[in-house]
Amino acid sequence: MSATVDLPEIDPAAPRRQPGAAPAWTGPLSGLVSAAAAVCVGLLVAAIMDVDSPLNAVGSEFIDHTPKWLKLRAIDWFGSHDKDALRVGMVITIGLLSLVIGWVARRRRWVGPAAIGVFGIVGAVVSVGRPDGSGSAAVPPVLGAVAGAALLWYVSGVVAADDGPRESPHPSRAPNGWDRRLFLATTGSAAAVAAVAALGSRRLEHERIEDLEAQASGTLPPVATSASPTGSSAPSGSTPAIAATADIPASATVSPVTPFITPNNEFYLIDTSLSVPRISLDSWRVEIGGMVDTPLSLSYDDLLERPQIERTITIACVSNEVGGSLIGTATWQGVRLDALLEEAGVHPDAEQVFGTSVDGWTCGFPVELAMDGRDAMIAIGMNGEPLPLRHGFPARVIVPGLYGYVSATKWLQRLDLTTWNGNVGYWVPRGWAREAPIKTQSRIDVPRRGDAVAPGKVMIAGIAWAQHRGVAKVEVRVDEGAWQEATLATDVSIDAWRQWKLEWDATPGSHTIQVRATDGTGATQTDEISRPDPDGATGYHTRTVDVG
Ligand SMILES: Nc1nc2c(c(=O)[nH]1)N[C@H]1C(S)=C(S)[C@@H](COP(=O)(O)O)O[C@H]1N2
Ligand SMILES: [Mo]
Repeated sequence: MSATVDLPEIDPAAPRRQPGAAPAWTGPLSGLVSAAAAVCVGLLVAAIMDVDSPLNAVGSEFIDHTPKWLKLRAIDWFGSHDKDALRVGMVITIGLLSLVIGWVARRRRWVGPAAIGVFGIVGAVVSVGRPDGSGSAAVPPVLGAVAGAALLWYVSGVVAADDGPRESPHPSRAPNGWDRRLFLATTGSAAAVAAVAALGSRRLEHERIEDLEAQASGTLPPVATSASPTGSSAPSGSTPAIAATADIPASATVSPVTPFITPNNEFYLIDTSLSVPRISLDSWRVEIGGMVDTPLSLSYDDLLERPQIERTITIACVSNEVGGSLIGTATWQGVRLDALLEEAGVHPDAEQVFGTSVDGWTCGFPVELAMDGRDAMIAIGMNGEPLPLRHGFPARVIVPGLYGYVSATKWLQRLDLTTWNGNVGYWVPRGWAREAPIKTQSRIDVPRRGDAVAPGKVMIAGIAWAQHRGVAKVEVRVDEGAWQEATLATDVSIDAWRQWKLEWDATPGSHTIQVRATDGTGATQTDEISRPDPDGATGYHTRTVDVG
């Protein structure tokens, strides 16, 4: 079976108002095919050169300039799929623009190449200017634009309106002034070339990721089993901040839907990076510098050779709405940050530990929090495996008690000891607080939204967290009645979430369930409702269930 293309039929008897003129749709179609050719050639050249593609560079630039309300909206709507949404948005935008450009170019031929040229220049300027960009990053957008512009120039010549039969030595080919066959053959082959280029670039990107996966498939060094002194600053009476994967008792889990340890492939993902940064383990190093006596430069092997710790820590995103899912618990393995900083010798006037990632993202947190005995680390392992690529391979920072955007640099490249004025983290000028300890919070996981709940005994269960202070109490109330104390699951660490449950005698009708947690210092989470910005959402998680 062969595919058929539905083309307008030529009725030889019909009168022609403008003999020889190409139909209007040829303009937008030319624009679309030329833009596709430009973009796909750009993708392929970038993949061959092993640099970030112009599309990614422009997308990243867009991310960097996204206003706060739009960023929150995007996370709210798309969660960890915000990058896919951005890609789809870019493709639709480029597609629509190209239709308009093609439309105009049918009458004004120069407009097509000029417009594509402008996009090429913008792409080149943006690509070169990215934090991980270089001069060679201009080559893909420029070559792509040249290909697209040349194609559009040529094709608009083919479709150029012509008021009469052209003098032609081949009357059978172009009797009516525009050459339909030539047009279809040209745009058709250009579309095919674009598709092949796109597939080729995908194949190369796939190989790049596979190569990284292979680099990340090594085995982690063993962790000393003796518990190291930790949690010295923790409120007295709470569980010390120590837990390895094997240590997690079954009694830590009481929620039927939330595993205590979040599997790596279900762990939330938040970052500004459109693709996994280009890293070669052989040349990768993490530098510890700035206001220190002896700067350190550590290779991956250097990190593997240092004493390892393994700690179960819950990390959370400041953008997490009350009741949201941008939170997860993993057993992280790595090298203590305080040990590294002591070795480097931090100057007394240093205020901030400032992380920079391979792709130029930055964040910072107070030096004291790296040195106060909490289990801050440069992590290389997550739940018994080397860090997954998207979670920051080869190494990232984990600091118990701080939101990710001020502490958890993935794809770590440097840590600088600096002052607050010396460096400003990525999110701070974008309207987020400079210092951001995780707020005490709690979440109802069952009954789930939309669950059919029968009258009688119903289990309400969920999680609560107050990293580095610990969860001391969780209370639940129904229909704004009296607060009832929930049963707490076994505490694993003051740095990890704690599960809770409460049996409820449900009566028919609609009911509102609310939860609140009290931390290890005796402070109960606030009922005041506030948005995630600038330093974390507050308010009680509230769920309405229909019993009947
Ligand atoms: N390089 C880099 N590291 C980053 C980010 C980023 O955008 N780039 N985002 C931070 C934020 S906001 C959070 S919440 C955590 C999320 O870590 P995860 O994706 O492993 O869950 O990573 C942090 N580390
Ligand atoms: Mo975050």
